[in-house]
Amino acid sequence: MLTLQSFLWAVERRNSPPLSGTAAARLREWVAKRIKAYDKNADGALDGDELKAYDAKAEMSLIDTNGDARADVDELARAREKK
Ligand SMILES: [Ca+2]
Ligand SMILES: [Ca+2]
Repeated sequence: MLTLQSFLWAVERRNSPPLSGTAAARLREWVAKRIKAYDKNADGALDGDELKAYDAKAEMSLIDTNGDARADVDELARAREKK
């Protein structure tokens, strides 16, 4: 059954496809390690203050593609890939 939640999840996934391939996997691993170093509340993502510590020049509005006000591994890896 398609619940509203799974529908929204699917839409979100389509708008921001997960990274794939070996280079992307390595990038994700690297980003995940960095997140751990800055993730003070250990929720697996960086909020505003944590993001500033991670990268002072990072803009949450540009990185946070799903709009939950946190930068997760996928979002940070994608932002890094664009550079
Ligand atoms: Ca956090
Ligand atoms: Ca987010």
